[in-house]
Amino acid sequence: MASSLDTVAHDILIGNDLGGYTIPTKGLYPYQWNWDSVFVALGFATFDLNRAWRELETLFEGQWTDGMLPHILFRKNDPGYFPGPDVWKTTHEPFPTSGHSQPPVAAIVVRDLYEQSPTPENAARAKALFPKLMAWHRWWATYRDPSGEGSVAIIHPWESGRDNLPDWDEPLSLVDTSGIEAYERKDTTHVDASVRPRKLDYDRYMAILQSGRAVGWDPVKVVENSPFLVADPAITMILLRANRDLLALAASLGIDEAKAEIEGWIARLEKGAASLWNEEVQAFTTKNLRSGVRGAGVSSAAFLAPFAGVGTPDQLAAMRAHFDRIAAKATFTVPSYDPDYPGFEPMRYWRGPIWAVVNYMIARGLAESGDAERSERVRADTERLVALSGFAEYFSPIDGTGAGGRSFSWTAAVWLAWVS
Ligand code: 9YW
Repeated sequence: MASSLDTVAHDILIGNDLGGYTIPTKGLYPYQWNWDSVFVALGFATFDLNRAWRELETLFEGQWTDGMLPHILFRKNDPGYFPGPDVWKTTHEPFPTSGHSQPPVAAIVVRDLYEQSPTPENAARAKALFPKLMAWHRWWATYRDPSGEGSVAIIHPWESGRDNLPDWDEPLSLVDTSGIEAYERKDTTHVDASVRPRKLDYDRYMAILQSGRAVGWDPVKVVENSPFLVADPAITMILLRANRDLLALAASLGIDEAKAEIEGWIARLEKGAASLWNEEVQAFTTKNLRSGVRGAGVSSAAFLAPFAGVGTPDQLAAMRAHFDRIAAKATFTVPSYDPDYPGFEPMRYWRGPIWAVVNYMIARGLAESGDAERSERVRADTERLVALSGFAEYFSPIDGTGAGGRSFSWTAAVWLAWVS
């Protein structure tokens, strides 16, 4: 049933479309972002499948020769965003990009688009993207799991897509900021500083960026040189899920030669995800690969286990207990961080607020694993949040207040694809 919110969501996607690629929101984020574009494609697919494919195709125009798909594509310079191409100093042609990646959700959505309409034309588009997805997944396996243990490491909090998560506090506290260049933030000219990462976080973000730039973004040296190297359960589980979808896609497209390699990645990632189980917290958490310290609280990543198809019966029971405890405490699910944890802040970005795209993945996994009730709770909460506060970037789990950017593309996209 088309509602007025459907119309608003549709118009947001059209309004943020800069011609084949979509920006997250005007002002605050004026470029093409990696996982934003993928969720945006899901939204476009509800009314224009050709445009949905186009979003993914333009995203892969940013892919590096080593397979890495960057987190931002700087197609034209916009002085309203910091740090821009002049700070990253990467060498991708024909336009610059940032120097690290973002959660690898693309294969999941390529499979969705193909299965929505498996015509010969869509098979051709999926086949053209397939080797690019393989190259990106191979890049993660080669460079971000250097020990071969299976969990996937990030070299920057921005790479996780969950910038100021409390789990990054301990690894970030080890980052030396004495050598950072002077810089001027732009984010706080667009939105209130109280809902953004703090200056101390930004100083550390800049120190890590400079460490990658100093080695010319060489994928091996970046990992060796980064003062921040943390195994992320969200990236590990998303990549695992993405590989399962890539394997299914290979089968439906008849690409048999890819099967063994993808199966190898899946086996490794299953082991890696299992290694991130935190006995003390009773959840999958981060692990600092420099200090060995594990994340101290429950983040929304813990609820991605069913989406990735991981977790023993006991671990999944613990996850449901955390869900029920948090759902009883917060008005809306699923907070990005545990409201019972001292570092929780309901309005500050990834330290508590709810993100519609994360809810989408959590609810999809819950539904697939047979937990219709919790899945529906997450969907209904997301619906109430948008009805209350519009298509905001993120929402307070306590009172539903919207925060950050407005007319936000991925919030509109998951509304169309899943909520409404
Ligand atoms: C930034 C665009 C991006 C998201 C990330 C989110 C934020 C950009 O915005 O990062 O400048 O901090 O953390 O997940 O892709 O929406």
